Amino acid sequence: MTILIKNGTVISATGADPADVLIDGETIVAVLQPGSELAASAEAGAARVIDAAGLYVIPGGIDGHTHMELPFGGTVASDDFESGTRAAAWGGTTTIIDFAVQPAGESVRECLDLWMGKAEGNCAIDYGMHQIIGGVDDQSLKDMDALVDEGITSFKLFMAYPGVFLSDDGQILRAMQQAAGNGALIMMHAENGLAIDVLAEQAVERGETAPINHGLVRRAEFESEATHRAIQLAKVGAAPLYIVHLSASEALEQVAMARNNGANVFAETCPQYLYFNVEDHLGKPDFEGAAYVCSTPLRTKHEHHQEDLWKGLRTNDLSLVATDHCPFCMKDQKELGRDDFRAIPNGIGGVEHRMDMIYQGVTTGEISLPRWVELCSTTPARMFGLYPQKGTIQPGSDADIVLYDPKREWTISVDNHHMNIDMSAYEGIDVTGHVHSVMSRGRMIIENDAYHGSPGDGKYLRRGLSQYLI
Ligand code: DUC
Ligand code: ZN
Ligand code: ZN
Repeated sequence: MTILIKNGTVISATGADPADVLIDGETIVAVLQPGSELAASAEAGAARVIDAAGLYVIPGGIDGHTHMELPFGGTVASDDFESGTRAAAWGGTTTIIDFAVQPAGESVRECLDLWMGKAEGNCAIDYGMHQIIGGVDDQSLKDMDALVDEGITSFKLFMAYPGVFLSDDGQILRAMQQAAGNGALIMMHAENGLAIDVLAEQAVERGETAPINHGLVRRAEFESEATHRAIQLAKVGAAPLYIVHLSASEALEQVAMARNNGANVFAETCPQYLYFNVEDHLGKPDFEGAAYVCSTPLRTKHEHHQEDLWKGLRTNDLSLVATDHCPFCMKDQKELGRDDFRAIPNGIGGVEHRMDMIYQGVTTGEISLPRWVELCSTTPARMFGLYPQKGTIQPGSDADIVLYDPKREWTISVDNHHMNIDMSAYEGIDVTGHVHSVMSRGRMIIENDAYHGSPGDGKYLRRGLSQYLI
């Protein structure tokens, strides 16, 4: 069955042009000049014609950093693969890449199987996996090679969370050397976790237990020091490096410097770092700040982190935007840390809001329309080995297409979101622009403000190597 999307403006990473898009089954088969003979004959033969007048036609969003069902601090992230991927679809994201978790001492293979089992048959949209390596040793290094062959081509390491996920510098170097050999991308949580724990303990001893202290002890210096160290280790290990959830100007400076020196170093930031800060959000009274506890943390507003992050998104020192979606309810989850911020599970739910929040940067003049698509879809596809199957509207690509209404105004609220969280960190934010409809491999799964898909529609994606490797 063919579908023609006509009268829309197709936005790509390189431009915005009126074009008609022809889809056959799960695949885009043609991008046609409106009014051309080819467009007219495509329309005559189409089983369905969708009028996208006034709408942007964009490749479905790719969120390269989510944590569905992540066990953390004695609880589990509140979105499972079913609810989380459905919420992603509502927000115009048609692919997620989640993280399988290997705690130290456990088998990478068994942990991956467990994660694949959680996702399989439950996802509303297509999904891939990264692998977290919490225990770098001879066996897990060998396992990395096997996983690359199976389409898991990126591995996250932690310089934070001592005793849980932290890898020491020797382990990091060994994993980087392995990645240099098998072509994988090393993703780094770059914060000096040992130093953070010292300040955190001292803060609690002084009675400073409120959520705001989470941000104050996880100092920007600790992020920039770890980012610098990771970059140096990657240079020695001769491996590409991808810094996840970058939030501090000082860390961005390290990335920019490395890139200026020709290093194959990349970084992502997340919407929360572009819109929230320590004083107004993490510092909210009556424990409300707990909603904003995530790591890396939000940064102070009196410095210029957010300005610098937007600049980084323009200059490409920040390559893309992911969410680090890791939702916890206030009740029974965030509340675990009411008397001690260290016990607040780290994470913010935002998988549904990334496309809209980054589109706000278009409306305020921070980024261009094509850059929006590049940051949210095309670069993630290239970075994580999914391009051109995903991330672009061109013949041969999967028909993952979002029709976006750039004019619709609305307000984000817990009452209208679809994530499984009992509050919204984004509550009350006025937004211009709204997802109108969402097609996943040729099937309309969001249309007329209703969800038409079902769990299991989403397929596992075996990813290739990052296309940014040199
Ligand atoms: N940061 C978070 O905020 N949550 C999960 C893990 C992480 O690194
Ligand atoms: Zn992390
Ligand atoms: Zn994460």
